[in-house]
Amino acid sequence: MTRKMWGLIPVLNCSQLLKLCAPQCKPSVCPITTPALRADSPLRTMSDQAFVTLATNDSYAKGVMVLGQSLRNHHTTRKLVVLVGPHVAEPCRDALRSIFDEVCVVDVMDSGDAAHLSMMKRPDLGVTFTKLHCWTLTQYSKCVFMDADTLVLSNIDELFEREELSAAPDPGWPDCFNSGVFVFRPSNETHEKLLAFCSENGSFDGGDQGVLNSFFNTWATADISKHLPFIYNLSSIAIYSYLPAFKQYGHDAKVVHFLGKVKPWHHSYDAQRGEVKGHSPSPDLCQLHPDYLLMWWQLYAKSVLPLMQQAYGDTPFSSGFVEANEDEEVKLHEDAREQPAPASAPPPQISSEERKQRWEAGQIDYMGADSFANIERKLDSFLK
Ligand SMILES: *[C@@H]1O[C@H](CO)[C@@H](O)[C@H](O)[C@H]1NC(C)=O
Ligand SMILES: *[C@@H]1O[C@H](CO)[C@@H](O)[C@H](O)[C@H]1NC(C)=O
Ligand SMILES: *[C@@H]1O[C@H](CO)[C@@H](O)[C@H](O)[C@H]1NC(C)=O
Ligand SMILES: CC(=O)N[C@H]1CO[C@H](CO)[C@@H](O)[C@@H]1O
Ligand SMILES: [Mn+2]
Repeated sequence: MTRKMWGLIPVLNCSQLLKLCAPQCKPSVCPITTPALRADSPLRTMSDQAFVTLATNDSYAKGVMVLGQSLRNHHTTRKLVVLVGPHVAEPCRDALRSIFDEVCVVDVMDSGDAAHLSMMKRPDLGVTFTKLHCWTLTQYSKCVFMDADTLVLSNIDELFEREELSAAPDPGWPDCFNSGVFVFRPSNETHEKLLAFCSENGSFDGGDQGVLNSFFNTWATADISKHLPFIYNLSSIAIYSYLPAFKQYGHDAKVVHFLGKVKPWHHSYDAQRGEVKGHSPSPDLCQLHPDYLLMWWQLYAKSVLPLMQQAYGDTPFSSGFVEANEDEEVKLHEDAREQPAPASAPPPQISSEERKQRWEAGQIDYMGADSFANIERKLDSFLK
């Protein structure tokens, strides 16, 4: 993971960056252009297009609520649909219903159809089969799938101008797309083909990204308009989300994708002080950019928590808020973890090679050489 990050960070100048990509990938750095409407696709009414997301359990449901609310706050004109797994609690579903137009419960185990049969063959791919279910939303002509760990920073309805299967390059392997955000056309036929493909061939990475990249295997070469451009708002997020120190790139950033194991909802929040607290005992804490993490929690506190409180009533639930008395303890832990050894002396100048090694070891100098301001300068020079 950190190795992948390093793969991108030092190459944020044009020539080096392009070397990373296959030749076909090069045009993707061009600014997005609006494709001409085809004669056979009259401008559709907005109600037959939807943003679709997936909550497999109550923790991911929190992410989905924040995502849905962020889409609402930026005035999307499309429908909002969430697929929920059978384990999502009823009060959570209620809270989801107040944000989403449709809450579809997907229980692949109970379905008794092709999906169930596929799942019997590949029990390891359970969540993937649930995600693939989005292709059955045939009441919509086109959809944009977004992971529960994404957050929208501005209106992204223009994504509906793209065709299936459009997605941003994965920063770790630019000939693969990242399946956190993609444009697709619901179709029972495609769904069945995907299920058959998945149960026969499995997934090279154990998840949906592997399956989708194998199935839509011409993405890297066939049609450049299906590449959400590398430096386009969306995929710039892909860069930043691999960059622990990432921060909003000017006004261009549109979607934050909190990649990695530690998700925003794994942290906790001190509402009094407006501070995000560590939760995980691992140093993964540093993987999410503090500004966006704070933004996530602010949105959660303002718009999602009240819905949860209403839905749960007197039943206790995990809000993620820090109790006042836990406070000092958490703070102490953090201090011990985040300030190893002689952190007080000003850091000496280090060589680029040494910096690279530190980066790979997860020691990122957020305030110094690896600060966002420095990275932004590199991006700026790249964009000129
Ligand atoms: C919730 O679902 C996600 C994604 O499917 C999974 O990775 C995670 O382990 C689950 N969490 C719990 C607490 O079950
Ligand atoms: C797709 O399958 C679902 C469930 O089997 C069905 O309700 C729906 O009408 C089908 N859609 C189309 C366009 O055939
Ligand atoms: C499995 O993968 C191979 C090679 O990509 C492909 O030709 C075949 O159609 C796939 N199987 C199914 C059932 O789709
Ligand atoms: C590179 C690129 O496509 N940037 C776009 C990001 O979003 C802003 C706001 O919608 C556009 O004005 C930019 O053109
Ligand atoms: Mn994700």
